[in-house]
Amino acid sequence: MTEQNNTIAIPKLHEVYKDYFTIGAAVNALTIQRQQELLKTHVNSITAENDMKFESLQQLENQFNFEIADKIVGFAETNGMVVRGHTLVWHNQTPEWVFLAEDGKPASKELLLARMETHITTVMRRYKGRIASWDVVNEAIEDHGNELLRSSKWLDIVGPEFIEKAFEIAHETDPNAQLFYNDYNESFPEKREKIYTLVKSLVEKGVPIHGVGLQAHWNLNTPSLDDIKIAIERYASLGLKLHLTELDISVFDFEDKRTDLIQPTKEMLTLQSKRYEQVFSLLREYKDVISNITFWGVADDYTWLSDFPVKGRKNWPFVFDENHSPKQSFWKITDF
Ligand code: HAH
Repeated sequence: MTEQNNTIAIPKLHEVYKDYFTIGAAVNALTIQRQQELLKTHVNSITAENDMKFESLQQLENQFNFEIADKIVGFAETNGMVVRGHTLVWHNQTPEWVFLAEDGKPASKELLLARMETHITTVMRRYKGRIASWDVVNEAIEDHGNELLRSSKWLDIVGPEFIEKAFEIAHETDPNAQLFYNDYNESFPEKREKIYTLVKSLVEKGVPIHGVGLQAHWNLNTPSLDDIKIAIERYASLGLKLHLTELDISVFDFEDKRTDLIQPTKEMLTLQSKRYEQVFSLLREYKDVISNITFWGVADDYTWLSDFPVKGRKNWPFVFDENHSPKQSFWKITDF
């Protein structure tokens, strides 16, 4: 650390990690304004948090609206950042009309596949050559129990092949894009094995898939470092690239529903910094298989976790605080 004009020089995250991975953040129309200095300084990869989801781009059939998505891609290009596209096929944030025929009955398989094709080709063509990687299918795996695939309208109407169809259309549309399957709870053994099974079957069938996105919505205690390590090795054994697509470290365990805090406790911040230190030290060991680490936000003034899983409860999951200053966590991941 050096002193320059009485200010402490803060290392730039993406420079610190230039020999390891690109460093990303999820953004929206507001945060590319309010957090622009932080973003421009520290990240070289951008994901739209919501603005490339189906409901954002095609709220009504064949009426595409790319206004905000274009802004976000423009922001990235102006600032020399790559873009991760998120996401083409998902059971959430997808409008009802997609799954309905004109008579209000469920869409036929043919109709739904035609709509999938229109959506993927229209979106990917617009950003061809400008979006390096796409989360083609998001969260298709069932969390618990014996079912492999999550029950969804995609599955009900098209059958399990909706997944490979999505990858095939995506690959045909932009053969240079890196195509990812993305999911959460990816490091817990039960879900890990299911994701592995799905992705392995895609690879074996020759489906054009290039990577696995580990969402990495983690907290102070789980998943364990061992489980993270095993998950990385398991997915990497399929010969695919890995991205951590949505990293945040909640200060609350998932089951902890307390709502009394208006600031994180000192203990939480210390535990969080140790956790970030251990997590990044592990991730650095896997730089040959992990090529991007994207935070699902950038600073504690805005996070989806302030509405999930407890509505309206503030959370502080990042390495920059609400005033955009580096937290202990930041120093732990930059000083190694
Ligand atoms: C993610 N789901 C989505 O991929 C992303 O698009 C959204 O903005 C936020 C989180 C995560 C998720 C979870 O961790 C637990 C249950 C459901 C969904």
